Amino acid sequence: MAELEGFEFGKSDFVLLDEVTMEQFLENLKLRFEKGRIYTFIGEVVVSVNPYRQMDVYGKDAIDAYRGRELYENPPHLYAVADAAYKAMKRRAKDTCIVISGESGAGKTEASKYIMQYIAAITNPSQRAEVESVKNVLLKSNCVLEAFGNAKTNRNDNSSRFGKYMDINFNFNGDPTGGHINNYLLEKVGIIAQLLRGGSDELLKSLHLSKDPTDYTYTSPGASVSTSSSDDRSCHRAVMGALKVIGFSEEEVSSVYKILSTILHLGNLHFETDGESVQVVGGDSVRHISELTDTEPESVNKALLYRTVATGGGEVIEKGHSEQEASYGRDAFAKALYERLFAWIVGRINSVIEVKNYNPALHGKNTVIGVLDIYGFEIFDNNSFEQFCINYCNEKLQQLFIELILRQEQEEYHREGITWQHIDYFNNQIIVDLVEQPHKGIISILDEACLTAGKVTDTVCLDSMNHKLGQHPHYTSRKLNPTDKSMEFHRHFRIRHYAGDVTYSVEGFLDKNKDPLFQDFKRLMYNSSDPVLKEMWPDGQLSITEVTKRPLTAATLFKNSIIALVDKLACKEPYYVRCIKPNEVKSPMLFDDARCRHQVAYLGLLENVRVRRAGFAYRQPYERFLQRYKMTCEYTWPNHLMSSDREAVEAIVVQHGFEGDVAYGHTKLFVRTPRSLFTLEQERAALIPILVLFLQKVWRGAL
Ligand code: AOV
Ligand code: MG
Repeated sequence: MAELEGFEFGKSDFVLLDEVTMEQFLENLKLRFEKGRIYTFIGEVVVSVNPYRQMDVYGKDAIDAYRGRELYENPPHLYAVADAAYKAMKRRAKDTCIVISGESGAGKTEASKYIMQYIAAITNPSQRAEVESVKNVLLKSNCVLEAFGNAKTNRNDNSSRFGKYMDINFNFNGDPTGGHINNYLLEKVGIIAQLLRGGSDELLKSLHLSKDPTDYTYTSPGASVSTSSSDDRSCHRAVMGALKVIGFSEEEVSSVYKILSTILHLGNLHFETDGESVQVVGGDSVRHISELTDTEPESVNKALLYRTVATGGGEVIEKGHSEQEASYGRDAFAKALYERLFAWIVGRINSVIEVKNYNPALHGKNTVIGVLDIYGFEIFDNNSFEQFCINYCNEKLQQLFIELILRQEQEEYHREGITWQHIDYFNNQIIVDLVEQPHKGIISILDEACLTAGKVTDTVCLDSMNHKLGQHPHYTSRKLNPTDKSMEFHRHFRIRHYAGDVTYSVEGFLDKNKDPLFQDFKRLMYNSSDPVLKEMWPDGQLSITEVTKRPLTAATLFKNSIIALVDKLACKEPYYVRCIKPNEVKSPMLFDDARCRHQVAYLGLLENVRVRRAGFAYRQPYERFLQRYKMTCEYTWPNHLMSSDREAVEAIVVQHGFEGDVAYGHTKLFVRTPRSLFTLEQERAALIPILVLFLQKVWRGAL
């Protein structure tokens, strides 16, 4: 709310809306976007609209303006939130976190980078070398993760295919000492052609690759041949440089490239059958794969065509794949290679930035700022397993959000000696339970279906869900709807999420949930002479008779990682950035009402404003309030003669007649409705030009 410019750029805090309606919210968001104001507060939350153009608001001037200031003293900005999180951590030795959410292309990753840059810029003023080197690795890690984890999609040219949570550790001085990265659900399809394309001819030759991504089945669908190769080259150089800074050895980098190439060659393999046996077709691919992975060609061939199984009697036999099983196995192998490569890279970065030799007795309390860049709610025309996982994650985060915001409010009221009032809100625990409850929830039912021997199909699994969950208020079996005659609906179910209804297609749910990777591939990799590759596949040393325990399913692994994430966040003081994508065409001009309306709903922003306004929407320390509004009251301008700032603030409140709208805390004034502040802001805005004129005359000696 602290924009000096008044309201011609819209309201800089949604809490100041006259009424909390979708219409008013959108109108304000649109006005601000069109005026180039991409950030707006909801109290301490920043709502950001992707500008799709370079904004001149991130430079050194801006950093200086926000450094160490209070949230409302400057226009809304990512820096305001970053600074608030940093200040809370430093002043009160609190662990804090910044949660950045929004849909694909909304600007989450860009926001997280600006936040990291801000934190890097305001820390280590004495330029101590070891701190600088930690900062450097933290910043460089972004580049590497993006190179390996991002892909061009139809929604975002540089889309992160994983959620990322990064802890930055600080010492007692507030300087970064290290960090840790966790990643969530890497979508295993995007394979980075660009990295390889940017390589030198020599490198590509050694990997048996061509420069044209359309030569490779795995890269051709999303490949953009038009990208200029100078871009690729400089991207390639940047990544190589970053890998070096982080401390990857030349051998390691070489192994990484070999693994990426292996994946591309795998994609070009096909299988054919003469009715009796299945053969690998694909020119030299098998030979290249064996060379790149440092394994024997016969072993590669065998792993592609056979699987080892233990019979009931404990006998171990080799069973030939069908054509379909072989293709299936190949794709699962390629995905697993990529997934393990990514996990290994993250692990390596973590080992470098891990805080070492930190002795709290010597260095004081170690505190943390966590930065979470994670996919928002997704609703597509066709929603599958991935959307189910992502939306479940958002339910969990929404829950945490409500819980933490309410708790934070409650604590603040308590600190300030103000009576807590009950706030009504929708508690989405019921939806979280629907998904994750042991034995009864959707994930349990899915897992059960995956563990059942024999042919349980997606549809059978859906029947089981319908049967067990049909009565749940947030679950609808599409089949039960008597007006739906179409066969289509026999493969769908619908969840009433907090953000809206989503219909999921169960097709492929079971396959995606199972770990479909044959042990034979794991063993092949474990037996590689490439030490890096071997390190990534420790489970390959188990023989088939030892592999009795079923691996956890994808949904359960994801659930466990999200529960761990929520636990990590729950003990921190949260700050939020909510990102909105203004249109589908990456235009800096277009504000697509319908698309924005959806996102405001899915992000739960109206709910957020309501919670914020339900109690006291605004609070400011007496001194700050006075500084800002003293010009609007004859008793306080230019200075007050009262015994305390609090009394002076009372004088302002009384003069404007909103005594009934405020409460006086120990150090802060609490204001219930934004209207009171609105009046003050308007008056102040009207007075400023007069004051400026007055002061100019004083300076020029005219008065
Ligand atoms: P995302 O992280 O939210 O999507 P990004 O942060 O990658 O989205 O942003 C997408 C693109 O929007 C960027 O590549 C920029 O071109 C542009 N952009 C975003 N924020 C800004 C900004 N503040 N200033 C200028 N341009 C911006 V995904 O990773 O797809 O969920 O999975
Ligand atoms: Mg991203």
